[in-house]
Amino acid sequence: MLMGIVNVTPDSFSDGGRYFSHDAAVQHAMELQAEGADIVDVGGESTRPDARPVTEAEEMRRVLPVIERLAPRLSVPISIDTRKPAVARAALAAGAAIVNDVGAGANGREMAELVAGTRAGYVCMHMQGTPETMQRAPSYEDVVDEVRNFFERHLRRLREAGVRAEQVVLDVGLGFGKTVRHNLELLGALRTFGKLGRPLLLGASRKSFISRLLGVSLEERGPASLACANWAVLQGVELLRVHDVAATRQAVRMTEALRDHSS
Ligand code: HH2
Repeated sequence: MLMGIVNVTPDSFSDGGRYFSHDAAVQHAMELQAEGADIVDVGGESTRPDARPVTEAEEMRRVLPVIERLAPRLSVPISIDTRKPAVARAALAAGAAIVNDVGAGANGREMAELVAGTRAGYVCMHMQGTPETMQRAPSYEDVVDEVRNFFERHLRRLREAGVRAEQVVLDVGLGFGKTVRHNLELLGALRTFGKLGRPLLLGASRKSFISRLLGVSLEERGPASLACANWAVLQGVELLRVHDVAATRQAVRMTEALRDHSS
């Protein structure tokens, strides 16, 4: 499944400002659905390294009108990309069906209780630190072990709060407190995370580790993003969070056809 990205922000790393007006965001979401998105992910706070945090009120002002207008028009579900339980709560009331919790672990019981009470879908994403600090000195003894332990701990906490396993999807959080090597190690261990029994989501689209690894500019990250998508599919990842829905859809469908006919 493809989760298409709608950043209602002035400062997202790859498309900041393009969909900052509510009209542009709504139109972009409709286009992503037409291109084949299975979920539309609406976010009002950039989580790129060093991004300026936005207040709850400002984040809601950005995303709620967009979700309210999209909910009756889209046939696919809307996810709310946020770290804040209050924003998630308001977004669900406005018509979102999934919480894409990019601050999983840092926002305590409130998010878990919200998800338990509303029966919303829930993306549990790993991040070391906060966007303000996360890329200063990411450090792990063993990144795969630590992210797996985080998922196990968080799945336990979610269960204790009354969240059903079927509501939860796991995401290693590429670029969120990770060096290029950490990202590559996590990509190499996707099958390990698949053994935790929940579907995996991956967000590699246009991420900066591509430039650091390959020496290409932001505008040139498309082909490597598709390579990551194809790799992820072959490792059993079920959801991909992407900017370029049409291109990813074509690449992934080809990869699936090849996989399904391999001897
Ligand atoms: N990455 C970003 C934002 N949200 N959510 C999940 N589940 N997984 C990710 O990898 C992920 C995410 C960062 O990308 P983007 O939204 O394009 O940029 P920004 O945070 O600058 O708005």
